[in-house]
Amino acid sequence: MLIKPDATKRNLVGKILSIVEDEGFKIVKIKSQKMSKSLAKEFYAVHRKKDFFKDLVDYMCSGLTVGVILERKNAINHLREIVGATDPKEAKEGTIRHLFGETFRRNSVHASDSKKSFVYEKRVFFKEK
Ligand code: FUP
Repeated sequence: MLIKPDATKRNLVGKILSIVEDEGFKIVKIKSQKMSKSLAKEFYAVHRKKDFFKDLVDYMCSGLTVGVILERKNAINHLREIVGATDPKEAKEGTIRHLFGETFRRNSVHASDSKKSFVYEKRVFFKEK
């Protein structure tokens, strides 16, 4: 999971981690950093051809992001369930994006959508400079 700049700016890191822990996840690794443009581009490389790519990268570099490696049974599916839909307006009540998301882009958190993307995203975000 990645806690995005809109949430770190509003000091929501503790609240978000508390929700995740209450759902049975163990925090096995955590790192806070302001992403560089090149790191954000690499992280969201799947979207590099999309028209929203530049705005997405600018936003991801606009403040601190907190990357969290989480462990639990059925972790990927369960995390996406408690994170909710991309658009906070469409996210189910009680989900993290419903509770904290501001807009479609400023939606507070990212959750890996597959084992493959988790492995890629972990490698990018946690690499040492
Ligand atoms: P999700 O898996 O829910 O994080 O959503 P996507 O991978 O589809 O999109 C990644 C991020 O790009 C979203 F969190 C929001 C952002 N985005 C835009 O800013 N504009 C768009 O038109 C689509 C996505």
